[in-house]
Amino acid sequence: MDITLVRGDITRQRVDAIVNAANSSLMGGGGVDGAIHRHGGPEIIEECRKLRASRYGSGLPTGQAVATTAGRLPARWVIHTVGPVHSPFEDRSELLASCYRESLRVAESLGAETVAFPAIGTGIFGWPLPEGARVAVEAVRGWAAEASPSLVEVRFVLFDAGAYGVFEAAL
Ligand code: AR6
Repeated sequence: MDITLVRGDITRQRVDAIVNAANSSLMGGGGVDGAIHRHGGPEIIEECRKLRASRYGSGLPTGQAVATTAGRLPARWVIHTVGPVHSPFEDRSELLASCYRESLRVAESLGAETVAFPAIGTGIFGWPLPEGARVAVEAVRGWAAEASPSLVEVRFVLFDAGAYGVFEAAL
């Protein structure tokens, strides 16, 4: 399984599944979440609504992941996960790592071969980029070592040159 880095917009990625840095409401938001719903169209939020009504009445818990269609996006699926809000008082890195692992588990169960991640938690949820990148890289590597996945590529998609450089250093 290759781990690759690209600079760009996650909504443009031609992969089987892209991961959304969502919130537990699954009803959309800013950042990556906003971009995915804006470009993907109403089908995605419709499925999110159904998931809220059926399985996640009180919201998708932090660290878990669930898939929907990708609507009009080039990907086949969007995997929604909820990162922890960064805290200076408490180490929440295990929950952030869980977002990566659970998303990869869902991707595998769908039969995806290629998955693209944004830098979960490093925007509105306040994770410093170096910490977010370290947790991301360790979680994906650790999962690949344990799970012997059929996934072919895990791609980190970084929005700007600064974030790209930080992930490159972490890798
Ligand atoms: N493609 C790739 N990366 C992006 C894109 C994009 N189109 N847009 C932003 N980023 P964030 P979080 C980067 O805030 O911190 C939402 O309101 C961005 O520069 O999207 O997990 C949700 O609903 C940053 O490095 O996610 C939640 O309420 C990274 O993606 C909350 O934000 C993640 O930033 C989740 O916050």
